[in-house]
Amino acid sequence: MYETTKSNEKFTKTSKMLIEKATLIIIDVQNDFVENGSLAIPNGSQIISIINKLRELKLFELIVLTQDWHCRQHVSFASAHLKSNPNTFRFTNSSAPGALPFITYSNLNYTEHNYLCNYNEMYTLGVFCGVNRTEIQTNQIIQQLWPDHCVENTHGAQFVQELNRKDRDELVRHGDHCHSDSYSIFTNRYKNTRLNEILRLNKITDVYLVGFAFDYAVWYSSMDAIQFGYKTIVIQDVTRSINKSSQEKIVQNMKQIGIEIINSTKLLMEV
Ligand code: VGL
Ligand code: ZN
Repeated sequence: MYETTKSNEKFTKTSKMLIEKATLIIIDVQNDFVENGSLAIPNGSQIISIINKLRELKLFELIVLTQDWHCRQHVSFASAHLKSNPNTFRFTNSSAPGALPFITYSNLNYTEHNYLCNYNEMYTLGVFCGVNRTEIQTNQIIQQLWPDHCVENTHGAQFVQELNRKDRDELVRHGDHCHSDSYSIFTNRYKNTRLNEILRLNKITDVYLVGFAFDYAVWYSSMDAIQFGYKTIVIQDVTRSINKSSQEKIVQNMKQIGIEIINSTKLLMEV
């Protein structure tokens, strides 16, 4: 009797192991998010050595690296909205001095916003040029503004040198639409990134997330991972927040929607 139970347990475990396939997604470990970067996250570089250990675990059959990747004068840059900047988006009501990093601005007039845009097909997706329908109805877009960061092909956008990488790692970029910000590594207002396709092709079932920033890319991406049907695990001690004060609220929120929160020691000690 005892023997049977034991072998059943073994069988269950083995068959489970056969169908579960995990990926480690290393979010935005880029120069601008660590010490001396333009959007430096407190103690950011502390997580890198743990990521280098985690990625060697047999558990992870696929490693994905992501990069926040913005054009110059990206819509999320405060500097891009200043009246003194003739090239791009402007506040319509001479409130340009309000366009400071770290504020959320919700009074960007979409008609001015969209004259640079030419993506009519986006109407069918319920979005138009970085503006969703609700925003069109209220004539406003809502955008948190940041210092310039992760500008494509600059040092700030490159991976931190200490982060180990391999040729077979998959690379996914997000935020790479000039007129639409996107914290999620799965989607932006227009379309999905390649990530879901990559995970499907690799038959991934479990998604482990580490990196920056806990309260932005990690949070939004974990919500999307759940939406796309993955078992989603955030390794919390291997993330860092821009605003630490919101961390507990986000943890509660994650747990409520079924995101697992673990500590890296749980994985590293099992080896
Ligand atoms: C992020 C702030 C601005 C992130 C990106 O990837 O977490 N945060 N841009
Ligand atoms: Zn960004």
